[in-house]
Formats: sequence, C-alpha cells, structure tokens
Amino acid sequence: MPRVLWCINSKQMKHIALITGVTGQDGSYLSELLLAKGYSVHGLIRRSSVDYRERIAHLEGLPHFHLHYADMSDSMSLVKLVGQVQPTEIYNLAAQSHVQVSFDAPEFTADVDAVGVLRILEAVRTNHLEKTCRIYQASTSELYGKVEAVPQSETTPFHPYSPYAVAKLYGYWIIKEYREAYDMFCCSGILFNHESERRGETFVTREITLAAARIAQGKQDCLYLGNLDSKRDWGYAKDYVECMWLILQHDTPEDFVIATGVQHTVREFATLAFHHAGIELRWEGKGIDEKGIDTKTGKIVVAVSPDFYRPTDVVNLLGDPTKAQRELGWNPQRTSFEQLVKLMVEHDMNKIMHERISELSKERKMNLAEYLEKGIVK
Ligand code: NAP
Ligand code: F7E
Repeated sequence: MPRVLWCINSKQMKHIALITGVTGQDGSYLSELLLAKGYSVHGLIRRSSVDYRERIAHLEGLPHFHLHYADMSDSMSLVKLVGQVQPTEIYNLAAQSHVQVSFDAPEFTADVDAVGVLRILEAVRTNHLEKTCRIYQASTSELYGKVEAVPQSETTPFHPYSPYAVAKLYGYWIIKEYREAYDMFCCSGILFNHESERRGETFVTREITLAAARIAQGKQDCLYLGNLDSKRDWGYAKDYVECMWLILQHDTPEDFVIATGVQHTVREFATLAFHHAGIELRWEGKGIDEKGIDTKTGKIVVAVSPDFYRPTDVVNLLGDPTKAQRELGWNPQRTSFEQLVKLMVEHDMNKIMHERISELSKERKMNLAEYLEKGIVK
C-alpha cells in the first residue's frame, strides 16, 4: 500500500485508540490527551488483587473512556480485545518498566516487554487491521545502554545493558520488521527518562522528591540512594505523550528520539529537589561514603547504599531531539529541568502535608483550618 494513503485514511477515520499500560504514568496522561482530542479511548488493564487505578480514577465513567481486562502475556486476550475494539491507533505502553527489577525478574520482563510487542502486532494482523491501525511502541533510551556516543540520536548504535533493555531491543526490531515486511504503520518512540507527579515511587526522581518532602516535614530522617553520578536527560511526561501522538500523525512511519537535550546527575536532581523542599544540601565524601548534609542542621539527609547499585548501570544518557523538533514540530524545552523538579516537589510537599493532617485528625479530631491556625502545619 502506498504510504501516502495513510494520511488520507487517518483524516477520514473515526479515531479509536487502544492503550496498553493505561494505568501507568504515561498511559494516564495519554488518555487525557486523546480524550481531549475527541478520541474514543480504550485501555487495557490487568487483573490484580488490589485495584490500583489511582492515575485514571478521574477518567473512569467518562462516556468515551473504556477499560478492558487482558494481559500482555496472553495472546488470546489481545487478539480478542483488538477484534472487539477495532482500534485505529494502538499505543503499546505496557511493560515491566523498572530496570533494576528486570535483573530480578528477567524472564517476565522478556515475556511482557519483548514478546508482548509481537503479540500486539500479531493481534492486529489476525484481525486484518494492518492497513487501518497505526501502532506506537514505547521504546527507550536504555537501548543505548553502555553508550557508544554522546549525545544519542536515531542513528547511534545500541548497546543494551540490562535485561529490560535487551527485551526492549527486541520490541524495537520487531516493530521495524513488521513495518518493512507487511508495510504496517508501526513506529518506535525512543523516549529518554520522563517524570512527573504521577511517576512510580521507585524511580529515582520520585524517590527523591517524596523523601525531600518527608524529611522537610519531619516524617523521615535520611534518603538512601545508589549511583549519584549517573546522568540522565529528564523531561516531563505530559510533554512526551504529545510526541507519541505526533509520531502516529506523521505522514510516514518512522522512529524518533524524544529527549530534552539537557543532562543532569542524580546528585544535581537531589540538590535541587531538597532546595525546593526548603533544605540546602552540602555534599561531602566520595563513592559509597558520600553524604548530603543539611547545611542548617548539619544532619546527614542523603547517604549512599550499595544495595541500590545495579549489576550493570547506564550512566551517560543525553538525547538529541533534532529530528522530532524538525519533523514533528515538537518543542523539547517546553518544561525545563528546573520546572520539572519544582512541580514534582510541590506536589509531594502537598501530598505529605495531607497525609500528616489525616494522621493528626485521626489522633486529635481537628480540621485543616484549626491546624493552620495553631501553626501545626504550614
Ligand atoms: P509504568 O508507569 O511502569 O506503567 C507500566 C504499565 O504497564 C502499567 O499500566 C502496568 O500495569 C502495565 N503492565 C505491566 N505488565 C503488564 C502486563 N503483563 N499486562 C498488561 N499491562 C501490564 O511505565 P511508564 O513510565 O508509564 O512508561 C510507559 C512505557 O514507556 C513503558 O513501556 C516503559 O518501559 C516505556 N518507557 C518509559 C520511560 C520513562 O521514563 N517513563 C522512558 C522510556 C520508555 P499495572 O498498573 O497493572 O502495573
Ligand atoms: O534510575 C540511578 C540508577 O530507576 C535512573 C524507566 O522509566 O527510564 C527509567 O529507567 C538512574 C540509574 O530510571 C537510585 O542507577 C541512583 O542510573 O529512575 P531510574 P532508569 O533506570 O533510567 C528509562 C528511559 C526507561 O525506559 C525505564 O522504563 O538513577 N539511581 N540511586 C537510582 N535509581 C533508583 N531507582 N533508585 C535509587 O535509589
């Protein structure tokens, strides 16, 4: 099928999106974006013993938002779901997305993050939707791993450096293979780290912003981290989901690097986050003896634990977003690093304050106005 027909079809089609990983950070923002654009949005959720749908709770009940049970490790469930929904766009965001966890559960990670992509592609083919359904694959800067060049662009060689990255590399190549073999409109967004107030609490940025908020409010003494020298190109998740959509609206199916082009260390992230929580840090020592000290109290509030070092760690990620800027008109600097850290800390300061109020209310039966009046919370 000539590529140009894709543009004509996309304008005529009713937009029906299927999002795998809808309960995740990106899935929740993408759902909001697509609903605002008038899409009918279908999300894949998996069975869990607790219903953890906090990020999409505000969307449930909306007339164009639908949730369906399936699992990335169950091909029949995916074939049935794709057949039932008849999507015009699929955003494959579901993954075991934690790099450190992939060392503990490598087989599960491979099943969901690698073979899961193949299952989605085959579900589309089985339902004969390969000419009408565009597919976005959530690829990752972890593919560059033990980096062979800095910054990394669409042409930089890959060198995956964790079970997660190796699984995602399969996802990247199978998407490319189906694009070439079956002329399907399927693309990978090679996204660098993107964070937000909805970021999972075991990723380093959120660990830091939550701990800074707890330490500032007397709910925690010290934060333990791993490699403070690790460098990342951190962007804002809300800006990045827009790019996912732009990639699928492009005239031709292509892969894009999505990054800010700005790099910081974990230490720099922590310094700025604690600053926004009202604590100025001074760093002393080296390696596992390094400490972050509160300059006002002299207390150690950040320390290093070798438990958080990874068997192999990716330490120098910096993306080159030139292609996305030029061909998609995307602005990689819409939210700066400084704005990102500030908004995450402000969110977590509020969250911890509300948790404290709720604890205190149970103990002393007072409301927020009374706490503010008595100066118990600020
Ligand atoms: P996330 O918050 O960890 O969300 C992952 C989603 O995948 C969750 O909805 C999770 O469901 C779902 N999932 C996991 N295993 C599943 C299974 N077997 N069947 C169905 N659903 C399953 O991840 P994220 O940060 O939003 O990232 C979205 C995607 O982008 C992931 O593929 C990630 O690998 C990739 N990525 C992320 C970044 C980043 O910096 N955030 C950068 C590059 C690429 P539950 O809620 O039930 O666990
Ligand atoms: O680690 C170092 C750690 O877990 C960032 C996922 O969304 O982005 C994410 O993967 C760096 C690493 O993210 C701690 O060693 C130090 O070098 O926040 P992270 P990640 O591994 O970069 C990519 C693009 C994805 O695709 C993934 O899905 O920070 N680090 N101390 C620490 N990391 C954690 N988690 N906890 C620490 O205490």
